[in-house]
Amino acid sequence: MDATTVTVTGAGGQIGYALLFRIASGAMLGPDRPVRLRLLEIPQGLRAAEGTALELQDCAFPLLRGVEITDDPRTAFDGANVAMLVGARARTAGVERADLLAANAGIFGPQGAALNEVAAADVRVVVVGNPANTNALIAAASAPDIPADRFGALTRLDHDRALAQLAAKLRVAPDRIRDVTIWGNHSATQFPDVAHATVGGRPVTEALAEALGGTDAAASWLDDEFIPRVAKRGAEIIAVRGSSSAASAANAAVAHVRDAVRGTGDRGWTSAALVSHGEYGVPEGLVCSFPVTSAGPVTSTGDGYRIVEGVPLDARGRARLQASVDELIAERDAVRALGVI
Ligand code: NAX
Repeated sequence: MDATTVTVTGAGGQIGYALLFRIASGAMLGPDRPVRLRLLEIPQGLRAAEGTALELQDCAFPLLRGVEITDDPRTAFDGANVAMLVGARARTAGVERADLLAANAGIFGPQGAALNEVAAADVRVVVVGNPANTNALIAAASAPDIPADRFGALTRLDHDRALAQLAAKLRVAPDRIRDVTIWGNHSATQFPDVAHATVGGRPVTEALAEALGGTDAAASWLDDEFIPRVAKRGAEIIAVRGSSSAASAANAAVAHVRDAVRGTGDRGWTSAALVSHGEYGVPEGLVCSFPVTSAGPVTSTGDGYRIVEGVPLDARGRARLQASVDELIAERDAVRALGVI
C-alpha cells in the first residue's frame, strides 16, 4: 500500500509530542498503512520538532516511511492526505479575544490557502488549535477548491470526557455507552447531551435515575455537575497538571481521524465539529459540533463524517445549543470584521 502523508502543525509542542508516536505506530490509520510524516513548525519550534523526529527514528516503527520538518506551509502540505492543524497562537494573560482571533486568522488563513494549492485531492483536515471551530472556518474559507466537508474541528476530547464521566458515575466501561452528543463550540458554552444516550441498550437517563435515587437527582447531577465539568474540564486539567491537556487531546485527535477514515462501525455516533449546511437550525457555514457517523473506507482517506439528522432536542437543549451557536456567530463576525473571510 502507498504511504499516506500526514502533516502535523505545531509538531514541536506538547500535543505534537503525544500525537506523532501514535500516528507512526499505526494507531490512527491502521496496522497495514505506511505513513509519511510532515512536521510544520514556526522557526522557534523547529529544534523541538527535530528532537521529536530523532526519537521517532529511534522507535524504528515498521510503518514509518519518513519524517520531514519544515517551517514552510506549502512544503508541509504538499501531497498531504491528512492534515492535523495543532499549532495555534495560545491565549495568554491580557490578550483580548479579538487579538487572539486575528493572530489565529494569520495562521489558519495562509495554511488553508497552502492546503488549497498543494494538498492531495482526497485531503482531510482536522483543526485542534484553539479557537478550533473558528480556526477551521477560516481554513475552510481559505481553501475554496477543497470541499468544505473535508474540514472539521476537534470536539472528540469533549465527547470522550463526557463518556468517561458517565461511565464513572454508572460504574460501567465507557464503551458500553453510546450516542452521547457534544453540540456547539469547543468552549465552555458547549452542550454535552445525554438525552439519547444509552448504556447497555437502556437510556442513560434511566440508569442515572436508578443510580442516583430518582429522576430529579439525575437531572440535577446532569445540570449542576456533569455539563459544567465536561465543558470546563480543560481548565480543571490546567489547574491540576499545571499545563493544558496534551495526551488526552492527542488521543482524541487520533480517534477523530481514525473514525473519519476507517468508519464508526456499529459503535453509534460520535461528535465532531463540521461545517453546517443548516442542520438543526445552525447557520450555514458555521463550524459546529454535531452527532456524526462515518461509513468507513471508501477512498484512501475514507468516507468522512456525516451529520446525524433528526435527533430531537427539547426546549432546554435547543436553548443550550443556541447559546453556543451565538458564540460561534460572534467569533465568525469578529473574523469577518477583520476582513479575513
Ligand atoms: P504548545 O504551545 O505546546 O504547542 C503549540 C506548537 O505550535 C508550538 O510548538 C508552536 O511553536 C507551534 N506553532 C505556533 N504557531 C504555529 C504555526 N503558525 N505553524 C506551525 N506551528 C505553530 O500547545 P499544545 O498544548 O500542543 O496545544 C496546541 C493547541 O491545541 C492549542 O491551541 C490548544 O489550545 C489546543 N487544544 C485543543 C483541544 C481540543 O480539544 N480542540 C484540547 C487541547 C488543547 O487545549
